[in-house]
Amino acid sequence: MLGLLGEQGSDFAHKVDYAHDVVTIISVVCTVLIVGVMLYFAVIYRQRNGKDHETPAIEGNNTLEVIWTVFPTLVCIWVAWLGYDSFVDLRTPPANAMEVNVTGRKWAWDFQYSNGKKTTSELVVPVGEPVKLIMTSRDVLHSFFVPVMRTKMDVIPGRYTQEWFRPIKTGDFQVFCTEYCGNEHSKMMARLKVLPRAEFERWLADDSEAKKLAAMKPSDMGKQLYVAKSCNTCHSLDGSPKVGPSWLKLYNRQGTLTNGQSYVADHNYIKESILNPSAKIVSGYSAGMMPSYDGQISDVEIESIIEFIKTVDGSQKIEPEVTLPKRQDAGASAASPADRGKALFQDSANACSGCHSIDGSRMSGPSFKGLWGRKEKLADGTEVSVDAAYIKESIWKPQAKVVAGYPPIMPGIYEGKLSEENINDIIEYIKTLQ
Ligand code: HEC
Ligand code: HEC
Ligand SMILES: [Cu+2]
Repeated sequence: MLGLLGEQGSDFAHKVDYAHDVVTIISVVCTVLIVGVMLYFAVIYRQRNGKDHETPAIEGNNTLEVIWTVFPTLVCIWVAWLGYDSFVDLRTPPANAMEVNVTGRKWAWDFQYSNGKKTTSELVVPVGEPVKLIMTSRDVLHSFFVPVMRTKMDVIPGRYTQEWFRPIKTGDFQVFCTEYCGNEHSKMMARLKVLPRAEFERWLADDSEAKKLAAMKPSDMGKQLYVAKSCNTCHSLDGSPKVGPSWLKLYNRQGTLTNGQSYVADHNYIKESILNPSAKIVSGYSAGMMPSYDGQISDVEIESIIEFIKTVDGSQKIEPEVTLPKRQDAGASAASPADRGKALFQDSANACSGCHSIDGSRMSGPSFKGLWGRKEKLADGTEVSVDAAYIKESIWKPQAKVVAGYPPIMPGIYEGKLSEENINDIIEYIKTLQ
């Protein structure tokens, strides 16, 4: 009726919408009536000439009382029935439903079909047939929400929950995580693709992707993961300094840890560095700079990354396939200084976005949201107000003024790498983040 909830994609969507419309209309009508009568009385019985109105003593009216008791009771029962009826539908998957396993993790959705086919961030289903999702989480609470299907359900670590729907139209629809689950929660989305039956069968049977991956040399797969898992934001392949140590000649390298112990970068050490980076900190770096990949990377993926690291032995120059536009191009073509600043901020070569959020959430470094003009407390107890000079100094000489409550881990690699002009663009971008 009112269409407040948008497109309807499942066969029970109209029931949910109907219940929603009924409750909305009743609420609006009651609000208008009650507030209207209240205002009317307030006006006609207002104090006039300093005299109060005498209220007549009213004894009561049985007919009226029966009406205003029975009628709302019936309305409440009707609304409860509407809710119960669609709730039962929503929670009772048909026995013949196609099952898909769903795993939530920070911050993506993985899907697995009964024939073993796996996808990430893409759920493909046939139109007209019931689909039952059997869901669990690898880390924290998530919630799987498909607005167009009018269904959502919490996804809980150590437990299976389920939801189901029967799509009534083909197309691409949005899936959200609707339970706040950390920094990148807002990016935890997936695409629901509803296909005609035959097309779905073809898609399901098509294992060329999996074959390609399985047939790929582990080191080639590792090279792809180097970019896909954004290790490249912090680790170079050519020995140049970035946020973390370069991977050049890393395999079996001897090094020193912050606690003075020496280590050899063998299989176990590299695996531990990925899953639990703070267990052993390379001298010259600090804990908290590298995020843990525990739960976000499989054993097979770790093995292929190690195979790739072995190939970075300096015998040949390795160019990772970075699909993002180059920094200069991205910067030059952007229209305004703030746009260029944004491109610099997002550029994986600078890694600012690896430590600074723009939404106010705390990462390794302070958020850029509201930074411009803020009064900042420093570790030495003094206060500065954030202006262009302070931001420039923070980027070129990060250790000069350290924000209270943060470790001094911002790398001092930007002087010479980011020009005065680059810095001004970044400042313009920061100004937009109020
Ligand atoms: C936000 C920056 C960042 C990202 C992203 C990152 N790392 Fe790191 N990494 C670091 C820092 C800083 C260190 C050194 C401090 C430490 O040992 O924890 C490090 C250390 C390491 C080491 C030990 C290196 C040595 O010289 O002993 C390995 C191995 C490693 N990272 C692998 C990875 C892999 C694999 C990925 C991607 C899946 C990755 N890192 C993503 C910052 C990062
Ligand atoms: C390895 C993590 C890391 C990276 C990468 C990083 N920063 Fe930082 N940054 C920090 C930390 C931690 C602080 C707070 C401690 C300090 O002041 O040194 C900080 C502080 C700042 C401040 C001062 C913030 C305030 O609240 O006063 C600015 C501005 C800043 N960084 C800009 C940048 C820019 C621009 C980049 C990219 C070119 C960048 N940072 C890259 C970790 C990082
Ligand atoms: Cu989530």
